Amino acid sequence: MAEETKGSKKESAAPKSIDPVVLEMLEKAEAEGVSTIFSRSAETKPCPIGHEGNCCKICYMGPCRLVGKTTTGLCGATRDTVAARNLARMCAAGAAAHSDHGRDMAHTLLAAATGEAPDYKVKDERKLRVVAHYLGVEEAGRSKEEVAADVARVALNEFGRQDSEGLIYTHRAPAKRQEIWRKLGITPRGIDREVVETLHRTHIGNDQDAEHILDHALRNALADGWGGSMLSTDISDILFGTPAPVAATSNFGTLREDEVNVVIHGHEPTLSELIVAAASDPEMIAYAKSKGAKGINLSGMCCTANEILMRQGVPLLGNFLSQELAVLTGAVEAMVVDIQCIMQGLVAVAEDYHTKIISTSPKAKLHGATHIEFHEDRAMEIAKQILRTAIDNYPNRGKVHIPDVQDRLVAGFSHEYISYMLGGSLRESFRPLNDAIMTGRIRGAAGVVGCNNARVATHDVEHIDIVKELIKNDILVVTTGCDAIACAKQGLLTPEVMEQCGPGLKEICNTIGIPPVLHMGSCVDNTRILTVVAQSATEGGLGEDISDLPVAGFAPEWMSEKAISIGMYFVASGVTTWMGVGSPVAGSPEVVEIITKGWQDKVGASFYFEPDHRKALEDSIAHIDAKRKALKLPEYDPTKFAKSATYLPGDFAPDKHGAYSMA
Ligand code: BF8
Repeated sequence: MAEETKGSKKESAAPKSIDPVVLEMLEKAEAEGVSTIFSRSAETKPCPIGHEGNCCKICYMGPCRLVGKTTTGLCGATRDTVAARNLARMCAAGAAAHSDHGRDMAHTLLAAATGEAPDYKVKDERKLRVVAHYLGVEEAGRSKEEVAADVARVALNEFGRQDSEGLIYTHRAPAKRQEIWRKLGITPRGIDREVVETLHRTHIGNDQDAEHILDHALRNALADGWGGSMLSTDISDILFGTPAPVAATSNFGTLREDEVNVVIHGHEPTLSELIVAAASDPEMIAYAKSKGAKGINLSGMCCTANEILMRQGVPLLGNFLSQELAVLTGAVEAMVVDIQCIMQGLVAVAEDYHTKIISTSPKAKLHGATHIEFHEDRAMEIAKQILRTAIDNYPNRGKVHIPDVQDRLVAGFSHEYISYMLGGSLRESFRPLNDAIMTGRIRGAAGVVGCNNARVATHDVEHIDIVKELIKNDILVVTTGCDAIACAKQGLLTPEVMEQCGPGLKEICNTIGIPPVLHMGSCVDNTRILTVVAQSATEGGLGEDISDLPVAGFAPEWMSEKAISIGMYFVASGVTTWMGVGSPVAGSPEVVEIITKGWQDKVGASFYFEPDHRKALEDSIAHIDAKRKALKLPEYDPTKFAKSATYLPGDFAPDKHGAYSMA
C-alpha cells in the first residue's frame, strides 16, 4: 500500500467506497481495463511539498520547493508567506467560481425581465419582492418584471461595486457580526474587487505578512458567502422557485434500461431546468419512442443534481467520484455538463462506451466532447437540441449494466421552508429551534458539506460517519453539495432516520415533522445555512452573534477551492469549521496558528484542517458543549428527554460523558 503522506489519509486495504454501486462499477472498470479517478489516485501520489502548502509557483524563478533546509524561496518568501498566499489564492479561485455563477444568474434574471430570454419567467414573485427589500429596490405597485430587472441590476452592481459601504447582503448578518467585520476592516466591498485584490496581494513581491494576507482572504471569502453565492441562491429561487420538501430517489438504480437516460452534471440550474421542462414535452417523448425507447429519464450528478432535485424532484445519480462510473453503465445516452467539478477523464471513459459528453458552457469546453453551446435567449430550442442528440444516441447502446440499488429521500429544505415549518403558517419563526436548543433537546446544529476526495481511503465514509454520530448526539444536521448526495445514497435523508437520533432530537423531529438531516441544496446554497444561523442568532436566547451559537461546520472530504472559500466564510461568519483529508498549510505552523487561535480571537471561530474525522467529531461536540456552557444553557443530558415516548431502555445509551459511542 501507498506510503503515508504527512497530513493526509493513509491508504489502506479499506473498501474504496461505502456505496455498493461504486464498488460494483469499480469491479466492472477493472474487468474492462477502464481508468477512473479511483485507479489514478492509486497510481499518482500527491506531491508532498505542494500538499502542505510549501510550493511557491507565483513567479518563474521557481517553482521554489521549501523543504528540508530550504526555508525561503529565491525572493526570500518564507514558508509562512507561501502557505498563506497559496491558501488565499485557493479561496479567491473558489469565491470566483461561485460568484461568477451568481453573476450569470443575475444576467439571466435581467434577460428574463426584459424579454430577451423568453423561456425564463419569475416563478417565485414573493421571494422576488422579499429580495427587492433586501436590495433596496422599490417594489410596491410595480410589475414583477420591473422589479426583477432592477433586482438584477442592483445584483450585478454588487460585483463591480467600488465604494466602501460593504456589500448589501452583509447587512443581513447580526449587528454584532457586522461590527466585528467593520472593526477588522474585512467587510467585503465589491465581489470582483476582493478576488482581484487577493490575486494582486499574492503576486510576487507584494503582501508578505501571512496574517495580513489571510485577513484579506477572510474578506474575499465573505464576498462569496454574503455576496456572489447568496445572490445566486436568491436569484435561482426567484427564477425557478424556492424549494419546499420533495420526495425523490437516488443512486444508479434510478437509470432506466428502456428509456433514454440523460444525466445533467455541473452547477448552474439555468440549462438543467429547461432540460427538465423539455423532457416532458410530448414532442420529445414521441421522438424518444420513435427511436425505440419508452421515454426520457433524467437524473443529476454533483450540484446540478442538487439544484434540480430541490425544485423538481429529479433523482440524484451520484456525487463527484461517481461521474465516470455512470458512463460505465452503458446506459447513459448523454451526460450534459456546464461548469465546475467536471472531470476531464469523463471524455476518455466515454470513448469506450456510447455515452455522448455534451459540454454547454461558453466558459468550459471539454476536448473531445460534443459542444452544444447554451445561450439563454434560445434556451428551450437548445435544451431540445441537446435532448434530440441524446435520443439519437439511444440506438447505439451496447450492453447495459445498471446496479439495482436506489434509496429514497426527502430534500428541499430552504431557509424559508425551515422557518415556515418551525413557526407555522401564521408566524414563520426560528423560535421553536432556539427553544429546543435552549432546553437541550437539541444539543446544537452542524452544517456538513463539501466534496468527495479520491485521497480519502473510503469514498463517502467520513461524510456518513460524521452525520450519523452528530444526530445520535442530538445535533441537528443541515447538508449541501456532495455530502448531501452521500447522505441520500445511505438513506439518511428520510424521516425514518429519526430512529437513529438521540432522544431529544428525535422528539423535536417527530413534533415538527422534519428529518434530522436537512438537505439545503447545492454548494452555492451554503448561504442558506448562513441565513439560518443569522436568523437563529437574532431570534434571541442564544446570544447576539453567530459565534455564540452551539454550531459547527464540516467539509470532511473536501478537495475543491470552492470548499476553501465556503469553509472560510463559515469561519468569518463565526462558525468554527473542520476540514478533513489533510492540511494545505501544514508546512507553516504560524499559518496554522493564525487560522485557529488567531481567527478565534478575531472573528470568534477557528478553521481546522483535521485529517482524523473522528477527532474532528469529538472536538466539534466539545466545542458545541463549550458554547452551551458560555450561554449558561443547561448541560446536555440526553436522559432527560423522550420519557413519554415509546422508547425501550437501552435504545439510547450515552456513555459517562453524555456522548454516544461510535459504532
Ligand atoms: O460545488 S461539493 S465536488 S459538486 S465543489 Fe464539486 Fe465539491 Fe461536489 Fe458542487 Ni461543491
